[in-house]
This record gives sequence, C-alpha cells and structure tokens, in this order.
Amino acid sequence: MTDVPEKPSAPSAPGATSAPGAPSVPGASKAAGALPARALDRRGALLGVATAGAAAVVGTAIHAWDGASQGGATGSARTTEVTVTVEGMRFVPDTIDVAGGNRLVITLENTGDQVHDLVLAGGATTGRVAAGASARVDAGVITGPVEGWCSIAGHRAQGMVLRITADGQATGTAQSSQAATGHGAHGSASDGPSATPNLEAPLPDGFTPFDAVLAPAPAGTVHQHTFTVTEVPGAYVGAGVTQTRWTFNGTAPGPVLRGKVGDAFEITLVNNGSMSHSIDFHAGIVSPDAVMRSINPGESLVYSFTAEHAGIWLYHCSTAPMSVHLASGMHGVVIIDPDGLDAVDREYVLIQSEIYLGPEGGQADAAKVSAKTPDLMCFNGVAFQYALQPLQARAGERVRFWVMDAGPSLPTSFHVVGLQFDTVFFEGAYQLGGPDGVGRSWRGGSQALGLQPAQGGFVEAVVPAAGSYAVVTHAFADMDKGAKAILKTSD
Ligand SMILES: [Cu+2]
Repeated sequence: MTDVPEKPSAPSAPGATSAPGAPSVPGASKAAGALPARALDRRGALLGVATAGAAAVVGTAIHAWDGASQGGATGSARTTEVTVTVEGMRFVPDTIDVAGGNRLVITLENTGDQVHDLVLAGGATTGRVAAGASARVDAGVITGPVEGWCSIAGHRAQGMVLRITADGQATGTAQSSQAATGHGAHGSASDGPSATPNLEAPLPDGFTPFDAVLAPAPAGTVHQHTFTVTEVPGAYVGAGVTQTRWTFNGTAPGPVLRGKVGDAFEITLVNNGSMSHSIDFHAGIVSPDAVMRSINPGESLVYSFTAEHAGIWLYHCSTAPMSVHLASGMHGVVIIDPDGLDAVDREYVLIQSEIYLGPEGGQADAAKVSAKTPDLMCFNGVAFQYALQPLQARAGERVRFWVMDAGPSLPTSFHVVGLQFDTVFFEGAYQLGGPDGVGRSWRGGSQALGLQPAQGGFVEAVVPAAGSYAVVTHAFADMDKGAKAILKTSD
C-alpha cells in the first residue's frame, strides 16, 4: 500500500501523482480534518509494520485529491490504492489499514485457481473475477472498520475475509454483514435466514422425481457424454423448499452412467456456471492434475478413463470447498457391472446426500456444511420424494438397490423394513450371494448396508407379499429428515 503525500511538499511516494485541482471527497473533510501533521508519521509507522496475521501491503497510489490545497481548508482526502491477490482460500493481504478519511480503491488480482470476488459491507463489489483476471472496487472513504469477503458460497467460511481498518482501529462497530443481517458468516452478502423445512409438505404440482429406475448398461464399450455445469435456481429439494442447485446437466444428482469392466468413458465437461467447477470420477484411475482441474465459466475439458473395476463409483465436483459443491448437488454415479451379474426383476439406484439449507431459493449454507448439520437428507437429491411418490414392485419379485453415499460428510445404514438381503455387494466384493454363493452354506443374511461417504454397493431381496416397504437409512434422525422411500408392492 502506498499513500500519496499529504502535501505537495512532502516526500513523494513512488508512482504517486498529485492532483490538487481534483475535488475533495464528500464526507471526508471531518475525518481528514482530524489528520494533523502527525498523520504522515503515523502512516509511516503503519506502512512499516505488518501486524500479526497481515501480510505486507503492496500497492501503488495513483491519485491524490487534496482538498486542503484548495484554499487552506482543513479538509483533505487522499486515495489509497491496494492490490489484493489470492492464495488458496485467502486474500493476501487479508488486513488493510488506511489513514482515516482516505478513500480506498482495491484491485483484486485473482492469482488463485478459481473464480472469486470481493464484496464489501455496504455492497460495493468487484463482481466475479475469473482465475488470472483482475478487477477494481472502490471502497469509498474509510473512517472505521469495514469487512469484505468472497461471496461465492463457502469461500467466506473457508477464510476469504478482508478486514479494513482506519488508523489501526480494528474494534468498534464494524460494517459487516453480521451487523447488517444479524447472522453469521454464511455464503453471500444477500443471505437471509435459512428456509424452514416443512417435513409434511406434499410434492409440488408438476414435480417429477429423479428417475430411480436403473436402465441396463448401453451396448458398446465406448461411452461419450457431455456434462454441462449449470447453476439452477428454484430447484425443489423437498420439505417445501427450493434452492439454487449446482448441477451436471441440470439435475442433482447428475446423470447415472453405466457400463462394464473394460469400457472407455470420455466425458466433456463444460462450465456454463458463474464460478469455477470441475469433476472427479472415482470410476477411473488417472493422474488428477489435469483432468480434475477447476475451469472458469465458459471453459471445457475432456476427461477420459477406462473402467478397470466393478462397483458403483461416485463422481463429484472437486473445486474448493468440495463439501459445498457436492452438497449443492454436484455429484452422481458411474455403475460398472461386475462380470456375471444376473438380471433381476427390478433395479433401482439410490444416492444418499445431505442438504444444508440457505434461504428459500438461495444457495447452500456453507457454515452448516462445515458443521455437518444438514436440514434435509435425500435419496437422489430431494427429501422424501419416493416416500410421496413410491417406487414400485410386485410380490415375488427380486429387487436390486444400487446405493451410494454421496455425503458429502455423513454415512448411511441402508435398510428395507420387512426384508432381509440375501445378496450384498460392498465396495467391489460380494459379502453375500453372487456367483460363488457367499453365505449360502450357512444361510447368511443381511439387514443393512453401511456406507461411509463415497462408498457404495448393491443389495438384493425378494419381496414376499404386497405391502408398503419403507426403504430408509437406519440412522433414523437422517431418515426423519428425508432419507426415506417406499417400495409399494402389489400382488
Ligand atoms: Cu463445482
């Protein structure tokens, strides 16, 4: 940071120019008037010492507006220019101290690997800044503490906060969104209170559940798909609430892919969102650096892999904070059938995930994501959707459920009320059943498939008679939040 000299006779800062004819900044006179000659010394001290937690401030002053030179008034205001860069999830510097009464203009140079912005309390913003780009924001005249942050969901909670002080006074009534809105450091400046879920809410008119029916693997050994990332406003998440969901191809979860061991997958990822996104396919064994990189809006990449092993594999956005991207809907599965997989009467795929509600229609609450305190739990992205519009079967049928715990952070204990599983395939191996008939000789059975985040498998059971079989996580608090389906079975 460099301030211009208070008077033309003072030593010049490098790059500084004086513009005595420029108008003074309205509102600056009082604070500037309180700046006697000692201000220079004080500013020098401020410039010379980086306080704990604050990186050295680097910048160039390019304008000087000195109202005092316009006829000897006590008022004076200068413009302080500061360049802020990005390292991971931090602004560098993350603390800026200016002489009280100075105008502050910040240039955000996005040296990070994904889109960021800088929003200041009061609403001034750089707007979204792509990785490698830069933008300026006028913070106005600084007379007291002002807080800034990156408004992309999760970034502020991860530490992208900028603290601006005047004359080193960090205490006092900070202009922050906390003061403005009375709640914590959530995703964006426009946050309001979280939506309140109504666990008894019916499905909205015209709502179509995510299709849980699993189609057979398509013929052919090469699977080419385009995954277009979009941020979808007004997406129903259950319990009477809509959120802005971040999606692959418009749905959360994204497309269900299915193939066989040895198949090749070529996915073109297109980012049509407003921030950086990426993708990580667990189904492939790859060097992650290039294919899992974050791409700016408008960019694309091609991600190729060969399915070498059987299982139900998670894919997800891997842009930080991944927990927020995943919880916002950016997840899905690739199913690779094990050799010798028998046909069954019905196959369903159920992906459990957590929903951390922001305001109605808003984005996920990053603080809740971090605390692992979801409001809703889902099978296939919407709480209770298959409880209200049940899955179907007929008595005597063998039903296979492919199950993935997408998290981002909580496990599942997958259970069907009234049934026992005679076939369990967990993370690449049969625990029961399969071609070798594991457990048959000792009449083994299973009541629940336990999965940590990113684990998956399938279970099978024969439905003995007509009825309504609840399909749940046996972590019942999570069932109560929406991880519940009904398998409606008719004769
Ligand atoms: Cu993403």
